[in-house]
Amino acid sequence: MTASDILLVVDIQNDFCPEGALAVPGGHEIVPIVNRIASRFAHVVLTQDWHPRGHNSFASSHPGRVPYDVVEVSYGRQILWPDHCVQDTPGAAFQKDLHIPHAELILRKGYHRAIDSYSAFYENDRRTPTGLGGYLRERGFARVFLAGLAFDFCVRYSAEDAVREGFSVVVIEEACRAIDLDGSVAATRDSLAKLGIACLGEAAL
Ligand code: VGL
Ligand code: ZN
Repeated sequence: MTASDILLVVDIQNDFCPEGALAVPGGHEIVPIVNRIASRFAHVVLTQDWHPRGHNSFASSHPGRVPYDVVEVSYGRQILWPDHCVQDTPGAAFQKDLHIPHAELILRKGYHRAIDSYSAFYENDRRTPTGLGGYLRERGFARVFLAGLAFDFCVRYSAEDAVREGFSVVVIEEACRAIDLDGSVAATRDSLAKLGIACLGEAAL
C-alpha cells in the first residue's frame, strides 16, 4: 500500500445487517475484517446510504408494488427496496462494532428523493455526481480499495464508477457480503472482471 491509496468502506449500516430492514446475509460478519483492514490504511472514507422518508426507491412509495419489484422511473429500471437507511434513524446508523476512528470523510448518498444512488460517485441517473471523484482527485489519491455492503449493488457500482473516474480499483471480496438477487453476484463478478478490476483477499494486501 502507498500514500496514494484509499480504502472506501461502503454502507456498513444496521439496515444492511441481519435484523435490519434490508438485511444482507452475513452482513455483520465483515465488521471485524473491515476494522482490521482499515487499520492498515492511512486513508479511509466511509459511505452511508441516507434516504429521506418516502424515497422513490422504496416499494412503499409505489402503490401496489412490493419490495424487489422492478419499475421504470425517469432514469430507467429501478429495483424497489424495503424502506431502509432513512435519515437519522437507527437503521441508518453505522453497525455498532465498526471502529474506524481515522476515517477522514463520511460520504452520504441517496438523499435526493427521486434518485437512488448505489454508487458512491454517481447517482442512479448516472449523471448526478456525489463529489467523491473530485474529492479523491484533489487529494491526490490514485488507487481505491473497496469493502462493505452490498457486494452486488453499492460496492459493484462504486467500483465500476471508480474505474471510469480514472482510479485503479481493487475489491476486497472477503470484506464484502452480497444481496444476490436474480444472479446479481455472478453478474457482478463478470462485470468487474471485464473492467479489469482485481478482486483480492485480505492476505494479498
Ligand atoms: C444498497 C440497495 C439499496 C447497498 C443500498 O448499499 O448495496 N442496496 N440501497
Ligand atoms: Zn438504499
